[in-house]
Amino acid sequence: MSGESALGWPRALAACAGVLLLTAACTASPPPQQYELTGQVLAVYADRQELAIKHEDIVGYMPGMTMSFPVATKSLMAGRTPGELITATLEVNALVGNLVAITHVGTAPLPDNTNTLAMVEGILQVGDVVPDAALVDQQDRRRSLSDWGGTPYLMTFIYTRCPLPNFCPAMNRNFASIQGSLAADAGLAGRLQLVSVSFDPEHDTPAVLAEFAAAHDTDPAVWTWLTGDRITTDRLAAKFGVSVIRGDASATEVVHNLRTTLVDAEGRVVKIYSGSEWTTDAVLADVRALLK
Ligand SMILES: [Cu+2]
Repeated sequence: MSGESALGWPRALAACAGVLLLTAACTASPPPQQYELTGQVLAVYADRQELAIKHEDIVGYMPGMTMSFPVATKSLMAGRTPGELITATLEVNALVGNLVAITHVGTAPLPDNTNTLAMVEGILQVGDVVPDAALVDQQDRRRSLSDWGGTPYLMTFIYTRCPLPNFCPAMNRNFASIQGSLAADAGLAGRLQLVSVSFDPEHDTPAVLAEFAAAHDTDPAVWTWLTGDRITTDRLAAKFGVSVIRGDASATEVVHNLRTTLVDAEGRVVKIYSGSEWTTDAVLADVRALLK
């Protein structure tokens, strides 16, 4: 369970799931409980076998909200699409919930607070050329992704208000660490750029990003923070496989996954690091191989 922030209190559930799974494996657990769920699929995370679902109240378990649910089997993932209306059975063992049955009941337009429909048009794969996009940096300068032509770059998507330490803040820590490693290595210095794009442009203005960049010891010669109009950042995030679902209740909470992408000097995708489990050492090894 990684790279995902759920809305409201199940965030704690999401954050604790790894620990709880371990506990469940070591001690006798109470028999699983089953609940019926009705909702709309907003995003499909095939690699993690999870679905982001905006669901109605789950009687006896939780109020209606949007969150990501693990799916018990690969076959239940087959044919799942954003916009699909479903009923499902949620089986809860200790605090770990799993969807063990899913029934398609229809489709409906997606709410306009998500970019997941754009993801249906296709996500960049290794070898694909990154499309250009017009953005603005933390110094309020117009920037195009093509500005990075000729230099490899590592790009990730974040929002500054992310409340979960192991999600966006982990990306920021990793980028700061890579910035330090680049500076300390004569073979790497000046040969990789870092780019963090906000998918919360309403809040993350250039001024907000400038303050945030300073708080992360950003060297502007190496690390650029980008924002833009929401249509542009939503489409770009979707192209890079990042689904963005804004909360109804609270503007500060965004359900999203994490994808960090290494792009070569010709603008082609070299490698995609999903979630927050990747290490800066692994990325630096890939960068060294790329620069050879
Ligand atoms: Cu986040």
